[in-house]
Amino acid sequence: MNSSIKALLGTAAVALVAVPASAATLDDVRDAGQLRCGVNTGLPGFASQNDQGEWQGLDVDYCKAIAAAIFEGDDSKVEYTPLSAVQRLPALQNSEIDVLARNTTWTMTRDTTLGLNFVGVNYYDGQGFMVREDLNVTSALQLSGATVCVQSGTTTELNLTDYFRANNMEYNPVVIESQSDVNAAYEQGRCDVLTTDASGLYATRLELANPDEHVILPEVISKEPLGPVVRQGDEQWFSIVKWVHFGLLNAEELGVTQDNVEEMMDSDNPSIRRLLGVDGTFGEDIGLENDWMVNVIEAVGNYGEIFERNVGPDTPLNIQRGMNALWTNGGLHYAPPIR
Ligand SMILES: N[C@@H](CCC(=O)N[C@@H](CS)C(=O)NCC(=O)O)C(=O)O
Repeated sequence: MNSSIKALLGTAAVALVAVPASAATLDDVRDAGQLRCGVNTGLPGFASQNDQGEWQGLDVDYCKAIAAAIFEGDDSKVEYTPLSAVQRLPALQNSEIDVLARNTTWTMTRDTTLGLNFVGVNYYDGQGFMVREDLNVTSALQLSGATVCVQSGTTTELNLTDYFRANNMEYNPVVIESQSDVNAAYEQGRCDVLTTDASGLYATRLELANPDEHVILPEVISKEPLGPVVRQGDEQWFSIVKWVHFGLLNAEELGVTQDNVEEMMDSDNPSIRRLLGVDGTFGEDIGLENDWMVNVIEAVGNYGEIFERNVGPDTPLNIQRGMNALWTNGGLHYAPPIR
């Protein structure tokens, strides 16, 4: 190999390894004084604005939790960027946001080929179908020949194709980019069926003129593990967002709540002491304060509290824990330990 080619390759190699080192998202967020969080344009229970224009929802609470971990408990230091399905991944790739918390399904392609990393699953979901009750349909297998409204840029669109093909059924897709246009098309009768994640069906049904006139069919046709996403190439940032998520789950498992977190700091339980930074340097090891999880739990509570407040049985969405219970209660949420 001649020396000028070697020199060129050497430079290229340096340039490649230099990329992750320069991606100091935590420093950028601290310098900006706020976390830029990508959220849904409006999905009740997950991310929507109330009458005062304040953002709320399960995904929004993840934005707040990360901000509280960084800004010593101040969960107001978030700039929310509402993003459609098509816009969300490019916005993260182009560094318009620091983290995406927007009912986004973890798939292999999204995780491996787009320069992105999923930090975990904050809501286990699956795709379903909604129809008008007066169609008298009781199973998705009766939908051959139906017109189906679906949003573009989603796993929903892909699963729909797979499901109808696998069951030898025909359908006419009405593919629309904006969710509000999808809902309007369904409401106006331009399609017989609306399909999306089950959580999205519950949320959408609430917003229809007469929710009782619509039924959600029993079939769940896919796995939709939804979770926060960051860019690849910044290990520290990946760790922070991932461990805020695991911290929220561990807090629920250990019985640490928004109300009792202060007194729990006097607990003798070693796992609680490590979670709350009384013992160890787990926060400092990822670039935060050791009481990072005290700040998080004071701001938003533990995972179970976030779930109950936003989507649980006492909310209009009325969703049971089901798969979203902790593993200790027969669900799928299982966080690695803090030690
Ligand atoms: N989880 C699926 C679907 C996510 C999705 O975008 N769902 C729609 C229907 S509930 C939505 O949130 N739309 C709101 C919007 O685009 O603003 C995915 O990651 O592709």
